[in-house]
Amino acid sequence: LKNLFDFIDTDKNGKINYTEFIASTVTDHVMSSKKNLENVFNMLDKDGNGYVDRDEIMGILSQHGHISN
Ligand SMILES: [Ca+2]
Ligand SMILES: [Ca+2]
Repeated sequence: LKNLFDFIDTDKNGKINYTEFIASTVTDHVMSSKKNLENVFNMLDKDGNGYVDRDEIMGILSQHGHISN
């Protein structure tokens, strides 16, 4: 997971902003709709501070079963 987070966090500031999020999802072809991307980002950004931090992304990935441990 740390590798995934670091991969998305391209400026290595410990937070994933919307631009980084878009870049990662477009790369992975996870989403095709900008509207969906905004919804997903808002869902990930639980405290609404404009960044997705490590705890937030870990929580959502856990829910989607991407973390086995
Ligand atoms: Ca960042
Ligand atoms: Ca946040």
